[in-house]
Amino acid sequence: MTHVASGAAAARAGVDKVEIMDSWLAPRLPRLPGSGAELRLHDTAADARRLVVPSPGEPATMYVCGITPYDATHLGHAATMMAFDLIYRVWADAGHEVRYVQNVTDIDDPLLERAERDAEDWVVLAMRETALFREDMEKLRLLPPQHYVGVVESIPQIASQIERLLDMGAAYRLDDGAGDVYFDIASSEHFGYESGYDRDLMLRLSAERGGDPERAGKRDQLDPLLWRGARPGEPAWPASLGPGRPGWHIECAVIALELLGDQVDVQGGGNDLIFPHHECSAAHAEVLTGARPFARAYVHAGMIGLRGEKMSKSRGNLVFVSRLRGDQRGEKVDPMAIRLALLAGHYRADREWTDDVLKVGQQRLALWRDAMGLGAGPDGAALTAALRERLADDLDTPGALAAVDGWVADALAGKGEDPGAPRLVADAVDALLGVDVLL
Ligand code: 5CA
Ligand code: ZN
Repeated sequence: MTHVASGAAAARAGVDKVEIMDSWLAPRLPRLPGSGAELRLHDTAADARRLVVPSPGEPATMYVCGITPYDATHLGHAATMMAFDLIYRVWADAGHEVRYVQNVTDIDDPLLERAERDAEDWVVLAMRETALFREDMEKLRLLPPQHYVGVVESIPQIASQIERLLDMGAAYRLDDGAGDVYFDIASSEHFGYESGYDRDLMLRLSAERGGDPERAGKRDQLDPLLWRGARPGEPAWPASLGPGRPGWHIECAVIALELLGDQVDVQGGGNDLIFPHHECSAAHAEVLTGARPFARAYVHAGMIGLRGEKMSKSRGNLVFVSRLRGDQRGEKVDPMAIRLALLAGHYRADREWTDDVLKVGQQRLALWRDAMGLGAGPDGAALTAALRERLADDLDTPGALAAVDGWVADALAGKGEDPGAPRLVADAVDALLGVDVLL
């Protein structure tokens, strides 16, 4: 089944619909008494914390860079997605409607390379891993985006926006006959503002993260690819640009513009996307629309590491959510314990996954369940206020967990006689942290 959405940008581009793949089932989201605090988030572009509140009368909007589906879902993906899930929860608790879009990079070099290595059809590989990701998100109780969008289904829109960039003189063709089109970073006066990185660092990261600074014939070494002309043996789509497939950054820029408008409140992903991905997406979007900044806050989650190195598909040092929650050594890990384990660190911190981190999550979940199953406890409203206050402060989950730990310890020590408190605290923990202790 697919949903159909239309957008002003789609209409402008002469395309009347965007096909959207299925998201996943939404968990229960309890409404809490009163209303939550407005959210402050660290914005990478400003390198400062700022209030991130939607324009009056408008929904809060968020675009999050999703998986490249060839090895899903490792704990790094889960941790990053969870940070944006908390933003959604804090906004909803503050009374805002939220519009959330996430993409799937279902065509890309690493996906094709993996399919080739395993002698598998890349479409089958992408569909299988995307299905697994959805199931993991559901089990971890992440709120689903309203639009979960594949790149493959968005190619006509992406191609037509690349044509607009060519028409505007912001893009150019390389004249070596390959049919490749590049973005001219000089067409954006502000290129570099999102990361704030110096040119040497940009050049190094561009080479490491899918760019091609050494390619001959480009106007600037940092110019990113917009359209890769068809190559023998590679998938390609027909377009008036010539057959080919899109470059990475333009995909996310166009999907976001189509479904969320010219500007978004939050553009998100892990901090490995600060440059070149989010810098280039912002530059593409801003040149296409003339609206600046593309995102009011660029929000980046830290990297989850294993044995001292970033957990990554290319390194292969992965812990999969599906394996943890499945039968492992005869033991199924409760997804809520995985959730608590990941929330114990601050979302912006690069941090290690260890057996101990998981054990602490499991112990915490057991204690919370005991306390929230009691007939009475200390003041639940005070705890709800403390949770709201901690999360609104750049998603201070260590502080939020400590506040709940304090309430739990008191409740288990028989302090507090409020019979409604355990239920209220369970609802607050569910609504704000996504942890269902009653499961
Ligand atoms: N498809 C692109 C984004 S358009 C991509 O980066 N895919 S990914 O599969 O490599 O990563 C998916 C999301 O998880 C991204 O937001 C990425 O920044 C984040 N991520 C990847 N590895 C880690 C990690 N070790 N720790 C935390 N987040 C991670
Ligand atoms: Zn992206």
